[in-house]
Amino acid sequence: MMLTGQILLKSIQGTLSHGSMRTSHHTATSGSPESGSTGMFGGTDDSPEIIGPEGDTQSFTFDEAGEFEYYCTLHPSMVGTVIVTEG
Ligand SMILES: [Cu+2]
Repeated sequence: MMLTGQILLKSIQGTLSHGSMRTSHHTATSGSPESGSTGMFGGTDDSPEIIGPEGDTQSFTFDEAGEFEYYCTLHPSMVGTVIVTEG
């Protein structure tokens, strides 16, 4: 089985300029601001995996297809969904 990933940005509320994206730290933590982290990727609320502004990346290998919500623990208005399909 081969999996391919696609990131669908559901909503970003508020104003976030390219400049502030590049000078801020963010996380892509599985779960949602309402229910909290699931612990699947991106750390947890208490111990998030920080993505720095200097071209940092984060990787995670999914072993099942599905839709996985994620959010930024530092900016809870930043949420999105990773869609993993069998390819
Ligand atoms: Cu953020």
